[in-house]
Amino acid sequence: MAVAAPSPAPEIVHRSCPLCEAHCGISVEVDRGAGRVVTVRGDDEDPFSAGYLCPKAYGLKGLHEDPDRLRRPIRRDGDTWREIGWEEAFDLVAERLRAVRDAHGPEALGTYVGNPNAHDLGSALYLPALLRGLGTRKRFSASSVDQLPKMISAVTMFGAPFPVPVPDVDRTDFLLVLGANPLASNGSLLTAPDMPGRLRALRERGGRLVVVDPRRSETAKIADRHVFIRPGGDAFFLFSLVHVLFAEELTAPGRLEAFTHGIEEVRALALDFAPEATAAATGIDPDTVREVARELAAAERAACYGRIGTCTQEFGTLASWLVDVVNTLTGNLDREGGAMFARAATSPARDRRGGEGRLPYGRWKSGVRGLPEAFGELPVAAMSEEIDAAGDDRIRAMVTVAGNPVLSTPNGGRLARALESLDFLVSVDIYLNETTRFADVILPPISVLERPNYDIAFGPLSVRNVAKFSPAAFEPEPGGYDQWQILAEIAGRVNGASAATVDELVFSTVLSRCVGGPETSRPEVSQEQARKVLGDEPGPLRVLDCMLRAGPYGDGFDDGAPGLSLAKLRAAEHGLDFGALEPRLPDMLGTKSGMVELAPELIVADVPRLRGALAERAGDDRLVLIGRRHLRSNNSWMHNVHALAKGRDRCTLLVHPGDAERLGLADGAPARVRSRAGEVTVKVEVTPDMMEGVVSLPHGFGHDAPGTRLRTASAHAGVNSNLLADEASIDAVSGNAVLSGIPVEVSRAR
Ligand SMILES: Nc1nc2c(c(=O)[nH]1)N[C@H]1C(S)=C(S)[C@@H](COP(=O)(O)OP(=O)(O)OC[C@H]3O[C@@H](n4cnc5c(=O)[nH]c(N)nc54)[C@H](O)[C@@H]3O)O[C@H]1N2
Ligand SMILES: Nc1nc2c(c(=O)[nH]1)N[C@H]1C(S)=C(S)[C@@H](COP(=O)(O)OP(=O)(O)OC[C@H]3O[C@@H](n4cnc5c(=O)[nH]c(N)nc54)[C@H](O)[C@@H]3O)O[C@H]1N2
Ligand code: SF4
Ligand SMILES: [Mo]
Repeated sequence: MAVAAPSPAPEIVHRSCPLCEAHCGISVEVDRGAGRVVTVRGDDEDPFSAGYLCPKAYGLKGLHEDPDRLRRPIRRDGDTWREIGWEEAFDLVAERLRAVRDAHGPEALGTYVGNPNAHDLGSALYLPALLRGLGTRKRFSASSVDQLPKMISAVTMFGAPFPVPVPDVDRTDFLLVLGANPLASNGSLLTAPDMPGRLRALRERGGRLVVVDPRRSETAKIADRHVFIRPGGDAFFLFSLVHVLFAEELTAPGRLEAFTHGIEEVRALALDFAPEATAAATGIDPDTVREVARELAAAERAACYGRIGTCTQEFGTLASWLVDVVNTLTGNLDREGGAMFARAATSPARDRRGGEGRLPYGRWKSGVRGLPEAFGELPVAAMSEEIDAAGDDRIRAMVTVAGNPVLSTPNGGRLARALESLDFLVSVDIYLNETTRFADVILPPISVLERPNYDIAFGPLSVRNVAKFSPAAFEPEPGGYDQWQILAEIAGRVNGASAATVDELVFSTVLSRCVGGPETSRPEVSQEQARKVLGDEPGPLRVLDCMLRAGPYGDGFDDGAPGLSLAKLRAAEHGLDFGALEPRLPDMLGTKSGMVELAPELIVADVPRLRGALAERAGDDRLVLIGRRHLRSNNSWMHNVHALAKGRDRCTLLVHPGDAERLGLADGAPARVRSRAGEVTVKVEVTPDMMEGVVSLPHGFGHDAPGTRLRTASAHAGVNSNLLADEASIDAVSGNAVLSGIPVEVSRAR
């Protein structure tokens, strides 16, 4: 018998890139012996991305191999850090969190969870258990600097925060984009790998692309029409579109009318927003509004799509709602080539029309400003004040998980001081960065390439129904902990229980939603039967298997039946395609009435505020700041990867030539930018791509803070644009932070 010689050939693992919502299929060539990534290529056989990838995917090599990436828990000792064992780390964390809770109650604990959690199955499934285990209502996340307004519009209109309608880019004839730049971001609340290719295809088949943006963005540059808009003007503009649709009798809701409430109410609300009335607030001339409305109505199949620019503004909820009002009134909601709802492989198998009608909103309030909770969270714009408040119910200890709020949330300067004042901070994170430097303990999970994954958050946001499993590319480092294990350990130990107990809780909660009861996906299957089929391996994969088998494409827990299980998905190395989106209304409506609520009370109540702002905005010609994204950058945290960070300085202030002249700013020279919240000095880039009166600075930079361990990032530090964003400025309905349209003063710096 011969012993197999170790194969010198590198191996190729097919998985999805976890860095953005597109989750492109990648082929990772690994040298397991050396623990190194040889290269990362696009997976040509991926049914969804078909080989496409962007430069960030290659950055996974740098991320995996980054010597600054933490591999073991570290504990603060004054100004220095030392590695400690996992047992010691977990015990310390549990003891300190318990001490604060025992002395001051659970509301003295706070949590912040960041964006990478949405890209990790283990986090998605085990974070709820950790939050429940801590027992605090002082929960914050990146949602309220992101898509929270869209979640509120979706839950009030359709009865659930997800899925939200996604533009059917592959079949539409007319795409109206507001506040999104998919050529840089690769799509958001719109999972569609290769947006450049998809938009090219749209135009090649004779479709039209219209982009509304205060900057001539990369996407605006390839559009048929680009409309400059004054930041924060989208709700006015969209209301004017609605006004024109009614005034010119262009509304055609078609089949939607039979299950839509509130069309007449919307007609009445739009009366005050004629294009002439909003022109001064938006900077858009009335003829343009009318032309866009007519083109939208005339297109056979059209979709209106709004993203981060429409959410992170003063009227974010109204703008997010109006996007789907436009889709509904033109009959494009839930229609091929319009704005459609995905059917994720992990979603319930059966639609049930109608719901309880109780909104997950306003059930409690923040302590200082009294801001309403939404979906169990408070607006992150209120996080510093909940820490630095004088009162007895202030936050004294915090847990952050995969978040960098010092760079990502408004008034990062105040937040940094607040975090420093905490009695205890534990961060589950892979870097010692601008936020985690204030921690007492940092708990780093194993590398993304060492863990299996399934992109559970993006099925409901996808332009095709697909399912892809990502196997681990490497064995975990010996003694390493996966993300879910860390969360389960903390959740357990804080309550004197084991991680195994937490795991069973997570599993049984999902199981009880999937099988057994009359309200479940598979009432005919008992929990005992399902348990037998699923086995007893702890962890997220068993939970995933349960969801897949119970889901709309599932095998119903019968290995012999056709249909999906985790094993079958794993066997399909490149993923499975369940086809283009199909109409789902009215069956999936979860509103109490079982109807589309076109004029939901919560949102309509905010219209007077918008009306009131018309006059105020008309006379407002202050210089305002917006953000932007770059293809090679990813929020605040891929800047330590040399392959991505190298090259020209990307953290520059874009200024229109007219503004530059007026303010005495020169291209390449430094400028001082000041807002109510703070001040930065940054290099100017003069460009006609900006709307006059608007300047742009990307977020996620400012890596020169002392006490971090980010050698590459600190060499390309840039400045933190969220020193300028104002925590006092929020969208009134959602509490979402205003990050677009921050009033600033800009002057020449030495
Ligand atoms: N001004 C302005 N601010 C913005 C935005 C804007 O457009 N303008 N955009 C907002 C948006 S959309 C978002 S989503 C937020 C993002 O806000 P955050 O989620 O707070 O920030 P990220 O930059 O995504 O930071 C991710 C953190 O997770 C860590 N991390 C990375 N991978 C892992 C992992 O596998 N496990 C763990 N445990 N940690 C990991 C990183 O080290 C980093 O600390 O920023 C928001 N802030
Ligand atoms: N390369 C890269 N990709 C990413 C990320 C990244 O950091 N880098 N982050 C990921 C994350 S977390 C998210 S949430 C998505 C976001 O994805 P997108 O929503 O596509 O985000 P951006 O690329 O920032 O594009 C926002 C656009 O809105 C414009 N804008 C700003 N203010 C306004 C306004 O008031 N009205 C209108 N109409 N437009 C406005 C900006 O000029 C900009 O062009 O991207 C994801 N993908
Ligand atoms: S677009 Fe780039 S970052 Fe996003 S999933 Fe694809 S390869 Fe990764
Ligand atoms: Mo985001």
